[in-house]
Amino acid sequence: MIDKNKINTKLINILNMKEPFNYTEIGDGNVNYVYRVKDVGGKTCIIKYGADHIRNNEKRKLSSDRNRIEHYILTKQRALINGMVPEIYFYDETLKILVMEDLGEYKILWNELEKYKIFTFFDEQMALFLYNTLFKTTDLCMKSDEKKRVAGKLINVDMCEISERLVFTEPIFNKEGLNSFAEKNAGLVKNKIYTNEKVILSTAKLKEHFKNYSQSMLHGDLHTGSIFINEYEIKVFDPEFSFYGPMGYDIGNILGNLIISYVVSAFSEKSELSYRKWLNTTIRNILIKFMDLYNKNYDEDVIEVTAKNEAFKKYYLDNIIKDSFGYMGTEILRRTIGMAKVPQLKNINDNKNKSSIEKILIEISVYLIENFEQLRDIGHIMEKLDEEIVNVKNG
Ligand code: SR1
Ligand code: MG
Repeated sequence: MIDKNKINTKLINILNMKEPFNYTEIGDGNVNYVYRVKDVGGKTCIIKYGADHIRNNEKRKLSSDRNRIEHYILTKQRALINGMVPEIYFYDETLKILVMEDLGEYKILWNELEKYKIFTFFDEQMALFLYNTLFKTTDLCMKSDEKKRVAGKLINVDMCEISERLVFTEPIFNKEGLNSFAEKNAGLVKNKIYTNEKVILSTAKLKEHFKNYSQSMLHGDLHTGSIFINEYEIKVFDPEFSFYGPMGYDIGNILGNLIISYVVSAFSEKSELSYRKWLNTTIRNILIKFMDLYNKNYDEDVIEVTAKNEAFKKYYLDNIIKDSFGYMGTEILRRTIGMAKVPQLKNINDNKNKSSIEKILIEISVYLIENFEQLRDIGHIMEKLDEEIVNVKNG
């Protein structure tokens, strides 16, 4: 358990905080314990305690190395994109804690999307975050030896095992029997996923690529619950699944999660047309703006001499986009039928709407997984998604 006495001494010595302290557990994730600590004068910080087991389950062991990794990547990301990640005050390996700034004034994006709130600056900031944290950590922009050293520090055995299993294996094979979906969709899941040779092959390709393509320093779990937001900026947090992998994984994760919110909103009477239009445009724009940043900055940012030509520049971007569509598909699918569902889906009470939303998400994820190697255009995907929504609504 968390050792409050020892932590209190650190808070006094390092952060100049004053006793008595008040600890409130604020985390609701599956993995860690997260506390807001307030001192006698009202000064606060956040403590993330990464025990050597999963939260509330001492039998499910999990290496505390994830704390070190999270500390490491946040420090690196801060250097790349100052201000878009929380400030880390200190990390203590023995106490298994990461102590960081309290972003209490910010809201978590997935809660705000459940309230159908619009954030006009989000696309631009997200694209900037992706470009700076992903493209700038590739071999094209970093010296080869430095990149390998950073990648070596991000070998994240336990957390990658979770992603490999929950994102790629379980949704398709259901070996642990933890997939769940509306009874009405059982035939669809059987035909389009469990027995679909194309989906099985594509998922195997995407999993193999995830495990072996050390392209960029990934956040590793970039869903809308990993993003704090206020009226004018975002802060991306919780990168404990970080490792060096294909950048399309992060891009596909955020776009896939936004697509889930988009489909949910299409079935909600509380969401306004202006919100749905904003979200549709935002999903497109994140990728378009990322590509714009890539095209505008490539020549200046790339140091790898063999990559400094138009043909390679296009080839490399094409592969990023393909990967993004593939991982968008695996993320939508695993969040829809797999065990780690997102609240947007879990919280739907109307069974008819729930099965319709699931059906659309399954259809679009299968389309993305089956065709990711040919897909290039986010506009086409959003049009296909809108068609699917109309078809399902019209019965
Ligand atoms: C046991 S952890 C389940 C999921 O939650 C995290 O946010 C990751 O997405 C992981 O796959
Ligand atoms: Mg998390």
